[in-house]
Amino acid sequence: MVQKILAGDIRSIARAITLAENEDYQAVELMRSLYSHTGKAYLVGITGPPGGGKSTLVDRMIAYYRKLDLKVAVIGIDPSSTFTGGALLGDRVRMQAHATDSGVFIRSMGSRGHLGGLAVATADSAKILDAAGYDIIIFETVGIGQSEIEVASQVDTTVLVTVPGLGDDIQVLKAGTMEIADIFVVNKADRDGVEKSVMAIEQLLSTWDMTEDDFVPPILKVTAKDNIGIGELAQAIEQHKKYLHDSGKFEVRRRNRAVTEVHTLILNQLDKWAHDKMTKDITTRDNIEEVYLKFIDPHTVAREALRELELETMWDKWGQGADGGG
Ligand SMILES: Nc1nc2c(ncn2[C@@H]2O[C@H](COP(=O)(O)OP(=O)(O)OP(=O)(O)O)[C@@H](O)[C@H]2O)c(=O)[nH]1
Ligand SMILES: [Mg+2]
Repeated sequence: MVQKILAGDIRSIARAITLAENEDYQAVELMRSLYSHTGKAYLVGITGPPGGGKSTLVDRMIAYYRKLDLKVAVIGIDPSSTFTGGALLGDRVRMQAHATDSGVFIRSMGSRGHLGGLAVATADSAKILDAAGYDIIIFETVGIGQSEIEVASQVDTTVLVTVPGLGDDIQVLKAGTMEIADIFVVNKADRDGVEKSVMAIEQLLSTWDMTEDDFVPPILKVTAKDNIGIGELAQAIEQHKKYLHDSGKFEVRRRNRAVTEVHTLILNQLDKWAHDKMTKDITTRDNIEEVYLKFIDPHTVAREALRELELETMWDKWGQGADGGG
């Protein structure tokens, strides 16, 4: 399977992603074999409010990159959906034109059951696609919560897509969401109020605490529907990529990503363990009832459970301020 993935075999890639999504033990083995073959693909995040035209934009970007003979993969991420192993309808419809192009891979993912599960699944999928020779990997996420910030930490360039009408009311997108943007796109520029949106973003940028060395996010007017502004967007992504390389931030970002990934994997496993512990032991052994009745306190029950992982001694250490409380 590893050889087939490296050779770009679509069915093997799809199967591998399904394994990763399902947290199958075979995926761990696979990731181990593929890991040294990753690192060549460039990762782009496209995020923004629902219905902003992200999928339409991604569809046009695919066409643009295909003309340059680059292989493109898209992972549509909908954290509000638990739908697994398939495609969110909208993405399939918007990007249908590329369905038969073997240089294009499109896949959707919903949220996973455990802490960090979606981040693990998307990171693994990106690695599979990277090893398989895709040059550009695009993550499309709806900018409504924590998950697109998680996704932003996994990509090299984040494009934030807004639309006119949100402009004067830009706080709709929470401050935390705006700050992840390397490039701003005001899509649906065929509509009224584009300049107002651009000005609102400029205004917001002026409040950012930036130094001379920082990349100033460009604000691009795009009409994805009519294929206007796509080349400019691709150029802006290229400029940001160049900036990351020239400034040394590319390596910094990828190093940080390695840290985040390991951290997330640990949290993910611990969350699974905790869930297991709760359903198998704690809630069934009347412990919770005892906590509820105040016969025993929650800390004692948790500490007792952690004994299994020998974490309870670490807890004691943190308590003594050995590690700043974890
Ligand atoms: N007027 C106008 N409409 C557009 C433009 N780009 C996309 N749309 C329309 O906006 C609607 C939503 O487009 P999508 O591409 O599905 O938007 P999305 O952001 O991917 O939506 P979700 O994934 O559901 O959040 C569709 O009806 C598109 O045809 C544009 O440039 N101008
Ligand atoms: Mg979409």
